Amino acid sequence: MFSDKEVFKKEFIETLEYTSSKTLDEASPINLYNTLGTMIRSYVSKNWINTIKTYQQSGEKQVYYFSMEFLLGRLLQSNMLNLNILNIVKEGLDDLGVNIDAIVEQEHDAGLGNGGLGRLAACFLDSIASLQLPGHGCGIRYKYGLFEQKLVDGYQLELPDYWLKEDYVWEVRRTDRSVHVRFGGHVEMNQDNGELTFEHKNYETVLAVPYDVPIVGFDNNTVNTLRLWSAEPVITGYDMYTSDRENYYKFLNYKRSIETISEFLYPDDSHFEGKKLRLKQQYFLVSAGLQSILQSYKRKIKASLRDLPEKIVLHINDTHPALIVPELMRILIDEEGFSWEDAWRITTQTCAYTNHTTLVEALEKWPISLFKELLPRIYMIVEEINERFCRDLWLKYPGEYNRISELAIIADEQVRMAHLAIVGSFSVNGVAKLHTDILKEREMNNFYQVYPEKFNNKTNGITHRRWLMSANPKLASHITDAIGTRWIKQPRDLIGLLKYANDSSFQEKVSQVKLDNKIALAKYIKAQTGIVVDEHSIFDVQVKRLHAYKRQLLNVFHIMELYNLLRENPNLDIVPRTFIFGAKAAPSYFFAKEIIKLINTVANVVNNDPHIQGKLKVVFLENYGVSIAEKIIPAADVSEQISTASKEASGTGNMKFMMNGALTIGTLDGANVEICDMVGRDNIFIFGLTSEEVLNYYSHGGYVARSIYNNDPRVRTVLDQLMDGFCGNDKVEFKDIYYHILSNNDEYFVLKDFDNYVETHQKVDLTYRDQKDWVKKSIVNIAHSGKFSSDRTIGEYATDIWGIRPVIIK
Ligand code: 26W
Repeated sequence: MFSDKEVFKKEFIETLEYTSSKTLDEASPINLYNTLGTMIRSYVSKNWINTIKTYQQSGEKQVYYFSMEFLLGRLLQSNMLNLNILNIVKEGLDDLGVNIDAIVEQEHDAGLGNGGLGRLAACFLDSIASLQLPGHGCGIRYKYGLFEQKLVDGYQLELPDYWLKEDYVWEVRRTDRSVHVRFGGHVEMNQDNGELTFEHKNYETVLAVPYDVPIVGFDNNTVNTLRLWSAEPVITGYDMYTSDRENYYKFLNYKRSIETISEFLYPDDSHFEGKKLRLKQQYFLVSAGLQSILQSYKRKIKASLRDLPEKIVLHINDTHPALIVPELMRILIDEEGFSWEDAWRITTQTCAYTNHTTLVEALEKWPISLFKELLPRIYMIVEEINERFCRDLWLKYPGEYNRISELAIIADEQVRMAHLAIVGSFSVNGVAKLHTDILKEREMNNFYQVYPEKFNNKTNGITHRRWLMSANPKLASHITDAIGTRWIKQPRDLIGLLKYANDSSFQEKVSQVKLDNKIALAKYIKAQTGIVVDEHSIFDVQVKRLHAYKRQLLNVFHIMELYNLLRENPNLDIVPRTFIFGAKAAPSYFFAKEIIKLINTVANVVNNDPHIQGKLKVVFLENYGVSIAEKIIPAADVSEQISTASKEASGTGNMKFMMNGALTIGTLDGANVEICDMVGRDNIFIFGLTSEEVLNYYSHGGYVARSIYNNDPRVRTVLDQLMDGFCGNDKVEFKDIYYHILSNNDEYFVLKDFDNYVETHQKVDLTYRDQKDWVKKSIVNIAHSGKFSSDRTIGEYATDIWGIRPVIIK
């Protein structure tokens, strides 16, 4: 159908007429987007059907990736890229006088995730399909994605992200695959021929309706499925058209309360909040997803459920979908008649779990009372799992009450979801070497002693198709000119670029692309904020969620210090810098919001001070998300990855920047450690405490932030400026930051790492002056970035955890 551009053009015009009843002259950009989207969707449908059929016939094992978040961003361009039709479409549209980028920009980001964890899930889906692996996503179709961030007077304001305002061209509603999910009520136990049976009564039923999104593999015929569930009321007609007023209002309340379940994504990825609605979302996802998987298993696979572990894997993305463990037990025992022992064997051989954070405040622990009320049968099962687990522990560790209560799944009136996930899974993995070591040696050491064989590492990755080929096509094309096309399917081949690190002509091309990308970003910045930035300045970027441990504050303090130096000596010889930030704070995270205001306040002072001769600029780009990242990352010179060592499980932004030739300034945290191992100390700027030092301080004390304040005049000046209205702000505006550092002893070691950070930034400045050396380092980074393609990560999951193999789709 897209074999050549003439065919494409003809069909484009026809589809436009069909979908919008308009001619090309009359069509709005959104009409054009819908036209192209519809064409691509129907273009993949044959392969989609074919993929489903082939998997079924092959009988191969399949993975289901359960996640409360899939941060997909836009799909039009990446689908065209994966289908290898981007060029034909571009040329065809050019002929028609239509700019492809303008069409692509019409798509509203699917922002069904908060940050790292959700974007990782999206990169994984892309890699699973591109490696021809039988694997699907299972998530929630939130009506509202992550809030839209507006800045008003430097403060974050949250607006609802009503992303479904226009029809979503990629989804297909599958009413025929709807299932029922039950909440509340009570459980009656009966004896049936000497067997205990359980009957769930007086529950409330929710209709779960799936919407399927095709996940298109790269240059193969694979089209996997992301199934997103939407909550709807069960309508009998009787309730709705009843003449009884009271009944009618009851029905309206019921309808409204059901629809709330898939209404919005929880916008907090740092602090656990034991909200009932969130637990409802989690069970809704798990129950609907599992029922539909088992229904199709029974329909298509002739095997017994006894063989489930040979046929499917259920992957638990962080603890949010951990209820899949008791839900599978429930179905096997209550509905399929398995014994507890058999059901437990099946369940624990089918589930696998990934941990994404060691922050204690993010650990999910549900109050028993809430859990029991909402999920009475599931609670009984969790209780039984806990009892049997504790009994086993007692045999292993007789008399060790403390150890057993630390390991227990239920304790202190709470259900500990991480414990449930570990006990119920055959595999537990961390997301970077350091993170997994910390899990094994510290955070989960007690579990590691019980189940050493379950623990393994899978260092995160990112899809090089979106983050290099699609976001930075010029760089991708120069790479191909230099080393050929093999890197596209074997990203490790990027290592071939090492040969070109000193090649002047290649260096020039890489520098020119960077400059072009910076010019484009400068234009975007001007349009968004009105701020004019110098494209020859160093673009120094920190974009990620706002969190105290990620230390955006350290970055601001460094900017304030630089500014103070320039105020003292406007002729100070520094390479001009543009500091770029992008970050959303959780709406209830006041400290994080104060940091956003601080960044904007400092920006306002710095950007408007004529004395410093434009040597510094500070930009905060509003509403950071996937599509904005695609503009920013290719234009970055410096990538800020400065979390307090031991706190960032992996980071994935670090990989995206590296792949686009930015040099990292970072701590030895998360995957930075492995990036450093790959590129070598000459090609990365490492500073700060090591994780060991940080963890030692946490265990043994010995750090006094105030003594740094007392002894380092730079630090004192910066902190005092927070309180003296220096930034033209209200004097108490930043008091929480000031007290957090001085009275709460600087939990994240901002002051401790300050000196080394400033010093390391001076090295960045000096290095940048030698452009040849800089671009050489940049090329070395790109060359080593192949390791961080999610194709490598998914290859490892497939062989080491999932035990799945590629299935070729003809
Ligand atoms: C309170 C609810 C909550 C808690 C934690 C929601 C979401 C989370 C996530 C686990 C936080 C998260 O996104 N973690 C990030 O996962 C990335 C992918 O593995 C890592 O690269 C990041 O380092 C990690 O912070």
